[in-house]
Amino acid sequence: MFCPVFMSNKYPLLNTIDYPSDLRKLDKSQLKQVCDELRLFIIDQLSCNPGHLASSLGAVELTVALHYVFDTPNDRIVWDVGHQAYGHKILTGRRGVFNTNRKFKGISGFPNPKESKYDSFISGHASNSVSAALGISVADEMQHNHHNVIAVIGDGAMTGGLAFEGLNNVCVHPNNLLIILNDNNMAIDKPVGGMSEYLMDITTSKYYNRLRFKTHHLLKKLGLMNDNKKNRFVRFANSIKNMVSGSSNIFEGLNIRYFGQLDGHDINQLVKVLNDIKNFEGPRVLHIKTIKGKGFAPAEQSATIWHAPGLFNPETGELIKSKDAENISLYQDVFGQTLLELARKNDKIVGITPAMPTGCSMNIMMTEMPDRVFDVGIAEGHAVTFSAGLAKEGMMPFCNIYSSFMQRAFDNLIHDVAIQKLNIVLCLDRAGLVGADGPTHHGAFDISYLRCIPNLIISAPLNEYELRNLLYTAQLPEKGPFVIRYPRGKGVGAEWKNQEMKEIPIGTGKMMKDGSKIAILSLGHIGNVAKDAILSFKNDADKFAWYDMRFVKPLDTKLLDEIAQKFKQIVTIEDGSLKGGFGSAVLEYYSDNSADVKVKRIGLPDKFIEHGSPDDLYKMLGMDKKGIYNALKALLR
Ligand SMILES: Cc1ncc(C[n+]2csc(CCOP(=O)(O)OP(=O)(O)O)c2C)c(N)n1
Repeated sequence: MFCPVFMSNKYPLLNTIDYPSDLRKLDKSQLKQVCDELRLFIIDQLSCNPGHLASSLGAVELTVALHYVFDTPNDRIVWDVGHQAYGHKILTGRRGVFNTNRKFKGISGFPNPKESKYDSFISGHASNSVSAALGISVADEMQHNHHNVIAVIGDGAMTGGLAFEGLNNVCVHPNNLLIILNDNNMAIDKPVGGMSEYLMDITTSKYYNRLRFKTHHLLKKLGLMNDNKKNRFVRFANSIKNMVSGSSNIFEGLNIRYFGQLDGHDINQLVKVLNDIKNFEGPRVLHIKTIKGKGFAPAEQSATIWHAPGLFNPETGELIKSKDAENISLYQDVFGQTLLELARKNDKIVGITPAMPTGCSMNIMMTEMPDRVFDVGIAEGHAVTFSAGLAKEGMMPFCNIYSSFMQRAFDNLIHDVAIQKLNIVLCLDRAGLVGADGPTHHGAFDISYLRCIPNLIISAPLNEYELRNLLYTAQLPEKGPFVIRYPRGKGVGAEWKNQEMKEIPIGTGKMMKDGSKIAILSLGHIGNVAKDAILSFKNDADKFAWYDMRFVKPLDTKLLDEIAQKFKQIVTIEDGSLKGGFGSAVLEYYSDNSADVKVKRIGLPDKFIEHGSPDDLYKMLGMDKKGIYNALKALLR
């Protein structure tokens, strides 16, 4: 692979900046060049080592301005989601290792305080920055340190409930929080909802903004904006501004001073305004307008594709598709296509996605049936409760949420769905290890945290066809809440397109292969790896029986009884946490029924798994073909 970055010295000024202290030595007039080189560096690097491109390109000027104006790491920056923080990583001691970004044993693709003191807080899941930065700022004030604390949050993440909760709380405690709203009018897909329309409105109303600015300056002159810690003055000033402009500002309504909007690519203006408002006390919002993918034409034009584009040619913008297993479908596409087919036949079916229509392929149904798919914004809890409301009135919602993001909606599922036993199909994409996104994104815990909830059916397909059949089964009448978890990436090449859909009886597993000594019970896609491990035994392969259990709840207890009759040694395999997972469920059943069997469990250990390719990670954990083979071999002995 041609990696331009290793061959040329295109970044003379950037190469002199190892840390923000180096940046701060530069003259303001040099900052534009820093931005240009930083942007080029990100494009070059990501062309041969994929990552989150468009968001980081859009945040280049903001990143340079923040590290130039503020005394980082003493002043703290909290990046929301963190996928826009590549520039931050490069300017804070990680330029030399940036080519290891997201790779196994390399630096993380998201800010992580374990990696650098410049990373103030963990990032990965959206909308936590306001709350986290508020906590940091309040702690800082309580300890009389008086540092600046800055939350950088996108317009997409600002739609998340957690961000609203944080905003609501911001004016209550003494703090010095600066919230930078990095508004590119994009999430991964187009942003949705009232907040995003509102931001468009305040953005486009120049008259309104000019008037507010003028009023603000007047109030400052009159001394009414000086004592910033005294909320009543801010509130008073805000109401005057609202009166004068004839329109209210949502942030000012919450008693947070609002500045904006500003061209987020004008480095000089950014530096000036940040310097201006840096020493104001009390909470402030600075609203900047940026372009997602700024400086790389293909990314500016198609920000969704270039959110995380994979390999590409930096000169032409051509995406380089992997030729590996081209004919094999992604699980998400099996979901998307099958959902559309089901929806064509059943007009009660609706799709719900919290801001991931492209990521989960619900955009397939969205294109044909825009009125029956609801993108609800980055709002997993709301997505589940909204689905519950739909189900209560007789609709058949398919709510698709990535496994790790589903963690946000735990109570919604218990309180709003499970207790009422509503007919909802909850599709958990990206279950198991997701790879380069790492611990914030691995779908490691869903089996454990769902298994304890009464009324749930929890299933995992072995392959594409089984996913199709589970989707079909789940929408049949009166099944109650039905979870289907499946991994990121490709299936195994099982025929599924245009295949007739068949009902799978709830709570039934299936013997895939008989054997004489050891029974292997797998849940979901990882069963294919178990099968390969068995087949590598060649002559001894007939010693292993293999069962695709399909459901972790309800368990196929009839099948478990039969297995216990025949085998003394049982092995469970799952791509989820061992603590409370599928293997635990099997153990509990055998223990409760005094079965005389030994159970060895293979699954994810009780720790956060780092980032890296799924192959590297499963190998590290002994869950690849060879690892499973070795575990089985030890048992055979
Ligand atoms: C809780 C949660 N849900 C969904 C996601 C997936 N996700 C990652 S980035 C993103 C869009 C963020 O949009 P915005 O905050 O506007 O940032 P931008 O990419 O536009 O810079 C989404 C939905 C996530 N990271 N966390």
